[in-house]
Amino acid sequence: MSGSILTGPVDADTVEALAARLDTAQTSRTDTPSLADTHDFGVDEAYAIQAALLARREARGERIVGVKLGFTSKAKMAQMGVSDVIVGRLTDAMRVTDGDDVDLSRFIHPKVEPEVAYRLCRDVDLADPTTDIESCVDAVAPALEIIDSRYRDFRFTYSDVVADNTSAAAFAIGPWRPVRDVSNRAVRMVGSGAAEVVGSTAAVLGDPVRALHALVDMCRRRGIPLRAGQVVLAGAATAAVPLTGGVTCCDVAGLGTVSVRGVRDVRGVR
Ligand code: 0L1
Ligand code: MG
Repeated sequence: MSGSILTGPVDADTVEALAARLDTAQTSRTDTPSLADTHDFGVDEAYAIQAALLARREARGERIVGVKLGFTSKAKMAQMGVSDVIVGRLTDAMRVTDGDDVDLSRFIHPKVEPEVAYRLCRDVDLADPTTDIESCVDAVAPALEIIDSRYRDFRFTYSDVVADNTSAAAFAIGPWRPVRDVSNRAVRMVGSGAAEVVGSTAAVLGDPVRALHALVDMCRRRGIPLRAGQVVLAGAATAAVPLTGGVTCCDVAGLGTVSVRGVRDVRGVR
């Protein structure tokens, strides 16, 4: 175990050091122990670490293209003993084109989960308490999210996972449709670690639109902008399963399908 037990607030240097640790874990595909093993930090510091982590990715040329929500199922909230969703950021480097190969050697221990994505057609005015995020959405799509905790064995605290950008690793979006109501739609994911996983969009806070409203609240509190053109991943409709080689396909009733194909980099470059 490295680092020291801190009892006071995590200072700016420590925020940078912990962001660097998570960044190195991701870029070197090497897991790291829970930050909470060695550091006493809360949710505010965790979002500061996440912001520092994203600043590192942006300094390497990545562009923020969206946001994602986690802990949107009652079961996951109960498991973590929390009542708040968590929010992370998506970058262009995480985007996988629908149907394309995804190199498994990019990840430590990837899992995949079926989701619904919303597309923002205008900036969301977070300063306006009456802002209506639903009017800022022009399309929805089936989506696959690949999560890859940088923590050993996916063992983390609530603050850990916020700091780690909510395990965000990659995502694929299917065809966009100008649909509004995506409540209670059957979701089916096949391939990858499980023959078939079935669920419903109702697993996302009862209705994914509630995730949008929760997002506004979180982004307001955390100072995370929501911009026209960005994608919002609303949260998982089933439990995540390990992402393996071959095709993983997600179907959301009435919305269509999206898939990725897990491959090992044929050049063996890591
Ligand atoms: O997208 C998600 O719901 C995952 C949030 C992080 C928790 C995890 O890594 O399992
Ligand atoms: Mg997710």
